[in-house]
Amino acid sequence: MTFSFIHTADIHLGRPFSNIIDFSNDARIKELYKKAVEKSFINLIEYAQTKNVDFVLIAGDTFDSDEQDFESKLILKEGLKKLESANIKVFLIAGNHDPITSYNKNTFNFDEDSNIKIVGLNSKPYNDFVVKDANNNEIAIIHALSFTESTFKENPTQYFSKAQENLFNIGLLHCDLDAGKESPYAPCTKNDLDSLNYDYWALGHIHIPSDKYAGTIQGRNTKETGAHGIRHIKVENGVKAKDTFVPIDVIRFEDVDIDLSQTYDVTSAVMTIQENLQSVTNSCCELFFIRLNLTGYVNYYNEINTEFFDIISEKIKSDSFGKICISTINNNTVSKVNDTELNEDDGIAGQLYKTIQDEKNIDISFDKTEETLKQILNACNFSQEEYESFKKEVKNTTKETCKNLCSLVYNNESKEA
Ligand SMILES: [Mn+2]
Repeated sequence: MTFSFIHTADIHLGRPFSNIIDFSNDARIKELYKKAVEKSFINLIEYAQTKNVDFVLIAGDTFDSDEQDFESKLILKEGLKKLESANIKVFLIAGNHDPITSYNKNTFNFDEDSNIKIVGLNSKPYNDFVVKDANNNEIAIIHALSFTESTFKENPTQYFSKAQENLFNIGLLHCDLDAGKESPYAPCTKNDLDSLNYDYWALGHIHIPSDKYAGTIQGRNTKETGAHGIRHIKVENGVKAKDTFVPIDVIRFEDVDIDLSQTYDVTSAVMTIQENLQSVTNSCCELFFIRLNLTGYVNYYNEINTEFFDIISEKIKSDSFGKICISTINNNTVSKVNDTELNEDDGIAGQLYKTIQDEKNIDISFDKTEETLKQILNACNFSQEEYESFKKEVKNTTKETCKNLCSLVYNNESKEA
């Protein structure tokens, strides 16, 4: 038996974006905000049709609210209808945001023999579904559980039936995995799931994609960074052969760290930033919100200012035809101090600098110098965190990194002075 299916969850139809920049003056972005969730959902439906998957699993929180708004209901209904016509089966469970009691039976009135199953709507909230292929051969069994209320305080795995031999067993569940028994959202552990011996668990609830979670299809705030999409699983001869993450999001939030150590002036910095963002944005997403974190040792530190930020933001925006918006720039670069200044410094930075000028002191192993370095750092009132990163750098020490450390110490000294 060879087949494929999609695992998706937490679509949260009706949930607005939060904690984002106000772009009410930009008609294009305003429109994208409005349409992004619907567009990503349409991407899902089109992907399922193009790849001609056998079934789609929707693991809860399809709606954001138990008071489903008209538009969201329409989006879901239209999508399900398309899958129904394409002969693609759908198994949808309810989560804490959309308990099954919030689904209107008239709106979602799929026939008993329809290939669309909204678990618990016309039957018990727990159900097993045997899936057959086009030749009427049994290929898989889906063990599915819907939330009936906005909380589910028991361990849900107690309701799941044993794995069936000779079928590909899938658990379809909205739950808070390994979050502790107190979680009101179907708390259970990886061990609970493993003990059922299923071939695949399609989970919902956590919005960031991970081992067992598909994540939401469209990040809705700056905490939901990175690519969002669906999982496409291929089963060959009864065994999971491929598990592919397919991004389908329309707007994406990214945190990007860029080390400017290899740049020598603001112009080369802008070019490095452009190059780095190129690789981040190579996707079909229509809009990126990027939080830039600039690091590294630079000798043009004083030129990294608001004006520089404005230039970068504008340049990136126009180069990308508005596809990239820089939402924040954090300047964590360190001012590189020149040799003359270090040499003339009679503080700790100067001492450190003079020490490393002697070739034989450069490749000293970390162990031998830890105490010395600790003393230096303590004298400069470095935090534990700064000390840890300092240690890491010294471990693979070269003359260049040592000199960078001198700059770090020097800057700290002058801050104190
Ligand atoms: Mn949830």
